[in-house]
Amino acid sequence: MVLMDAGAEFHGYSGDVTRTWPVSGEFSPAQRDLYEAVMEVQEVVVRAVATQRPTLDQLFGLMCTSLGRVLQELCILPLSYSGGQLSRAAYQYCPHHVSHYLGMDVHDTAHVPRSQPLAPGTVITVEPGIYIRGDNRGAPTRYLGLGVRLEDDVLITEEGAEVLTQGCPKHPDEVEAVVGADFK
Ligand SMILES: [Mn+2]
Repeated sequence: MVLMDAGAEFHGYSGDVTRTWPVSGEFSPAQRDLYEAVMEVQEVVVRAVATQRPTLDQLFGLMCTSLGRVLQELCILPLSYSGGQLSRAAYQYCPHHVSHYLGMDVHDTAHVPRSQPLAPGTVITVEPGIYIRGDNRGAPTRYLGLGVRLEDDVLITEEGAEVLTQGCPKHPDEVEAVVGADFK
């Protein structure tokens, strides 16, 4: 799979988008399972942004909880894990933050605390991922060596939130239609 994390500038403002796609032009079943799991976590986090005005740190906590649940569904983490143990184990599969502020710089700015509630007019990224090392001994072998991240840019509005990058293909069928075109 190819993971592309791309920054772009428009009228002085920055965007930051990540998409992951299969080199072959078609997701294998294991690739698609991981991809859909990341997409599900991203949807949970975006919904929280739109409905709860959380802080970035709270979004990170939500990502870890949500990742833990999907990793259990994929049989990557044991069903016996719960609570903090599950979140900490999930973080090992996505060892980066789920969000940062966007503005005139791609991280604009690191001086704004992640502990303050999101205010209308703020733009943030939402970028969960799952990365499974080739030497992982706990995960089913079908997932070894795979990594997926999805990153979209979200504007906080008075009413909720608007995903500014929704025009960029993301559903696995849409992605295959774009990257698989030369192979079919
Ligand atoms: Mn980013």
